[in-house]
Amino acid sequence: MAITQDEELIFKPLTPSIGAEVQGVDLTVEIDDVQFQRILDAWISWGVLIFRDQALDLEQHVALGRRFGELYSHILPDAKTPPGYPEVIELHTDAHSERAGGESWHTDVSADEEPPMASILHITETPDTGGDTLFASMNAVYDDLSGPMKSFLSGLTATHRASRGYNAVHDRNQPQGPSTVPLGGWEFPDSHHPVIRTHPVTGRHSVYVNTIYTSHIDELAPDESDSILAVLLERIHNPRYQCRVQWRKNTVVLWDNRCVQHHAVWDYFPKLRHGNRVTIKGDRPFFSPPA
Ligand SMILES: O=C(O)CCC(=O)C(=O)O
Ligand SMILES: [Fe+2]
Repeated sequence: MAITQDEELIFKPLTPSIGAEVQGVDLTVEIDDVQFQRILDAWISWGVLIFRDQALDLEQHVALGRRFGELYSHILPDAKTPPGYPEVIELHTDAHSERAGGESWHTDVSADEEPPMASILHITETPDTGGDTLFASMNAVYDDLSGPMKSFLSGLTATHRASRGYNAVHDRNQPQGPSTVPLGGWEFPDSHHPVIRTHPVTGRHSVYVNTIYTSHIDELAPDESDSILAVLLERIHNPRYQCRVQWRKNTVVLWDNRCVQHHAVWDYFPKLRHGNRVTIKGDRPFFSPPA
């Protein structure tokens, strides 16, 4: 593979707290170590990086993912993968689709004991308008909680339940929320993760509960858990914590699942949108108290 050299990287922040567009890099060839380190640092700072005009093939997409770490294969036995690429998930929505993936705030596969660290999505076909993805900084959501609330949540754990995610379909006739259909007999164990998660690189804290997978806070009574989760999940809707990516053909977005949530907007039915995602393995979420 050729090595890119002497290219000036430019980072253009989308908002003060989350998202930056990266210019001056060609992801179809192997990135040199200096550029890679700068991209890694920017990704850790901004949580979401956007790269335009990257005509990646599947081989290049997988190679890019491997720069960040070992690749993750989705636990769902019928996840759509292109032939020969078990680590790639295909995203496709068109006039025949009954659901679109990720149409609620979530972080990818948080029901796993070791949820993926990062996802890299490459969109190859997108409608002229619509099909944006929103991202939210869960560090920023945490930072704005009151001191007593931060203390209260510290050390609590929540149950993340795979069946909530994989049984939920977002019926286009029910845009207000998921309806539930049974999924073919698969059972996945629950995972218990800290409600406040410490980022292993930055040491920053983030709120680590999400609409798709989190069923309840383990240590609370059901009504208490419902109320506290409602407060936390409502905060994500505040646009001050968000950035919004408008995809074009061959846009690539890399996000940090440890401190960012995302929500794909399916406002373009019956138009077609297509892309591929590579996901990078992560470690077990942990909480360490603020110093
Ligand atoms: O389609 C999108 O923009 C994102 C869908 C999603 O949630 C994902 O790929 O993890
Ligand atoms: Fe997702």
